[in-house]
Amino acid sequence: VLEAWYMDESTEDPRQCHKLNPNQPVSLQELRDIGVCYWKLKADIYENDPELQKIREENGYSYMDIIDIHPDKLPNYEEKLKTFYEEHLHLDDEIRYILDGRAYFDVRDKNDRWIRILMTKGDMITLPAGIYHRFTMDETNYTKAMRLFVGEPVWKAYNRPADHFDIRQQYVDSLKCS
Ligand code: KMT
Ligand code: NI
Repeated sequence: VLEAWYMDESTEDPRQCHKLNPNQPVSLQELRDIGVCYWKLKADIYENDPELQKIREENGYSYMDIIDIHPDKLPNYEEKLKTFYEEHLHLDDEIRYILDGRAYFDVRDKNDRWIRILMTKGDMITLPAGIYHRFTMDETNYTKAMRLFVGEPVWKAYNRPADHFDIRQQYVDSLKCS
């Protein structure tokens, strides 16, 4: 099962785990409350996995590609990681499935505190449109991830502040009744 926790305030190397002392874990239910969905899948059979097919069909995730994030494999590695780690939102859901390696997704909770989600092989999550978040590698510096999307992908990220977007206001409103 997925591991998540509240982050410390340190601005040192984002690849470290940044747990509080003592650790303050975050449950799947707490993640659900802020609109983050989670599945555990069998990454070894991703090319022919009926469970993955079912999720894609039910949610309309028609598009998919696979991104290898590693200093030797991704052009402009350092530069790209820097932009991934800038706090941002998208106008659509961000859907990621970790096929190999590890990485962190950080999301803001209702009180604007950072929650860090450790994603390892077989973990799939969706971050809702309008949530502020960021992405980083961990100290192993390797992730292979499937990116899914409803229809033609739009990767455009809007760095914070991006509160003027309707989707941001809809997201904030959706938090009020949960
Ligand atoms: C994003 O928008 O945060 C990303 O695409 C993160 C990298 S994909 C594994
Ligand atoms: Ni993003």
